[in-house]
Amino acid sequence: MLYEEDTIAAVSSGQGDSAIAVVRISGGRSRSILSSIFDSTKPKKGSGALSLGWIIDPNTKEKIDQVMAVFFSSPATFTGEDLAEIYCHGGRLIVQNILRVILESGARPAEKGEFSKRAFLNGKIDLIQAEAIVEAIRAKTNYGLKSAMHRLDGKLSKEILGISKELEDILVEIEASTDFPDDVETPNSDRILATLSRLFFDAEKFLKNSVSGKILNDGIKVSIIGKPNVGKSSIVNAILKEERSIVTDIPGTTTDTIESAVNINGMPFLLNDTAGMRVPKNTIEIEGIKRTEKKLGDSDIILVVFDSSEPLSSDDKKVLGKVANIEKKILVLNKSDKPQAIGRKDIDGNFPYITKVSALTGEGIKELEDAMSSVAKEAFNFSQEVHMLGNSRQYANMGKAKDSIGAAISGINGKYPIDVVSIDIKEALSAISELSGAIVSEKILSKIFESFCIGK
Ligand SMILES: Nc1nc2c(ncn2[C@@H]2O[C@H](COP(=O)(O)OP(=O)(O)OP(=O)(O)O)[C@@H](O)[C@H]2O)c(=O)[nH]1
Ligand SMILES: [Mg+2]
Repeated sequence: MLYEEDTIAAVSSGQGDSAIAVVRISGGRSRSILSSIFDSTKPKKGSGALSLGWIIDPNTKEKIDQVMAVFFSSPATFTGEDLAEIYCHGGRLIVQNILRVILESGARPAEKGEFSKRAFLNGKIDLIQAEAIVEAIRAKTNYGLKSAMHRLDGKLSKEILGISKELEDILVEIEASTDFPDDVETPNSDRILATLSRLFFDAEKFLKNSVSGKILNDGIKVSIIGKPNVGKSSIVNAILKEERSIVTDIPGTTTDTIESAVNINGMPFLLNDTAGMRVPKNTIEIEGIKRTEKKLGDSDIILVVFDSSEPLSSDDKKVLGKVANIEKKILVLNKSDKPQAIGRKDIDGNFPYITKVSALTGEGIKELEDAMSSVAKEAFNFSQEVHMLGNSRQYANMGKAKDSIGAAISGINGKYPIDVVSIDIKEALSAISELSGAIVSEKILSKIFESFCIGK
């Protein structure tokens, strides 16, 4: 235990007034601090037993709040140390006063993420799980939350441990044979090669699946394009269920790209309403259309919108030309409430999804949203089973491991001496160890836990 001397305390619940707040104390003096400020007529004995009582200021003997309090004995606690929790009323002054008497009784204020850091340092959770706590709290979509819960549950850690164990086994075999060449057989390079190839494939799979991890944070970029007045802004507003973009019957209403984040079927999307594409009538439109074309290249999915109450125009055909080579696109025939002039068969182009909608009445918007999530699922492997990496740090370490395993494979294929190959394997192992936090520098640790909040 690294912090035996220090006992820390912080408010672990959110800021602002609330019905209940939680104040947490961790460290060797937790028990004595709690008993010096907590007065219970019927104290419950034993680790984890909740008691009702009052927090009393030891100096003034004044009652601060009526609370429930619990003491957990180390090591079976979140931090691995003695831990106390006080469930008080969530008023700002109450919480401040309770924290004050705890600090006056000998605790110091916890640093950001210090409870989780202690849990990590005491071997209660690994780095992946510590980061998953933050990722779960910050998750904005159900997919993001599920993915964080997989990591908190230790599923990713288990797989990472499996990889590092196999790398270690190979290293032990190589080192034994180089240290004791007379007694130990030379390692079977075919078998090592087979193992490394499998690990390389695993690492690659993690990296591929984790594209979704990045998408979960940034959102799937969807651009809505079409000629002016077909109802692009109206469709965006219908999906957002708010009047985000200005809608008028004047063609060329939207002159800039407008971004809005929205959650559809548990997945995060970033919608880009764009300026209608046509031969520009002024400098504002020239710039607007330039921006639309730029978005076209930078989007994950394109909604190509037409006004189905009018015959196809030359501007519509130009739009079709622009998206001819784009694969992930959805054809949207808008204004289905009006008499129809065109249908699906009038539009050329390889559209995997076609939807008929009316932004005015809302008809077909749900189908459009389902089509968007279907395309996203196919494109980004939003699978529930894969254990995705959670952040760019984990991603970078897995990338390093993959590269080093690849270098070791080339080394074996190129008939390099096995002790030279082992350098690459060691590097792969150190990248994997850093990923889980099995071996990690104090500098990296501080950086990670600084991104947490106080009280976590
Ligand atoms: N009847 C009917 N009218 C619609 C529908 N969707 C949009 N409109 C009307 O079409 C006109 C243009 O709508 P916008 O949403 O501004 O079209 P836009 O494609 O964003 O146009 P620009 O920003 O100029 O490129 C407005 O008068 C809307 O009320 C629809 O589904 N049915
Ligand atoms: Mg518009």
